[in-house]
Amino acid sequence: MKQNRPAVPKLLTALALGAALTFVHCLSAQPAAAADELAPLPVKAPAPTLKGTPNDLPAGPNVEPPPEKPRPPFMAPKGVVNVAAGKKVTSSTKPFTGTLSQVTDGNKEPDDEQVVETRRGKQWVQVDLGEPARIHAIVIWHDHRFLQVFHDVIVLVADDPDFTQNVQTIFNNDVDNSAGLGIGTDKEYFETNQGRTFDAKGVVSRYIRCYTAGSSLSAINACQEIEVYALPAK
Ligand SMILES: [Ca+2]
Ligand SMILES: [Ca+2]
Repeated sequence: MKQNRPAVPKLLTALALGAALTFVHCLSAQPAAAADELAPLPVKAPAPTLKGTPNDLPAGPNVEPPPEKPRPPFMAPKGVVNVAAGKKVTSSTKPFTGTLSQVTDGNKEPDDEQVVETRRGKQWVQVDLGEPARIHAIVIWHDHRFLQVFHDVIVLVADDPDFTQNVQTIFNNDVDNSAGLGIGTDKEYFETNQGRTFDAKGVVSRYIRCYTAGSSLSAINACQEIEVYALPAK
């Protein structure tokens, strides 16, 4: 006797087959591209500070808790290098501790002589890459001798040293716009030996400017190192 198989199981079989094929397609299409093109950012962290943890750490909805372990590596296109190394640094006000060349000298150890300090209020330090580059990550160590939070951290890139041409905001945690550069939506964070990596998403630019307005420990501003991981612009 000829059997009439119900239509529903046939449909289910077709759906299952389709799903399986889609799954196999995803398996074969996805991993190759990601694994070939990205690699952990080749950043070297300095030693952690030996100065201990201050009392009364800042907290609140706009402050990330202090990290308990190193953050996962930032994945960037293979071949990026720190194009800020040894490049010219300028600032809004002359440092009273250290020299501006120390911001790109590669030394970011938590020692007193490795910190470039500028006076209180909103101040900036700026790196000129010398030519435009395709920037994938900017890593900044402000002052990790102490576990502290810097205020109004704003990272901008631009085509000109006066920041009038093609200005783009990479990071801004000035939530009350006290710096007057627009309301930021990023969170404040603690300085550690890991520094802070900002995703620049491949923007092509030449100048990097970093604002701060004091910290949870002091009204003065302090920067140790700025690294800019990039590929050639063309
Ligand atoms: Ca330095
Ligand atoms: Ca503010």
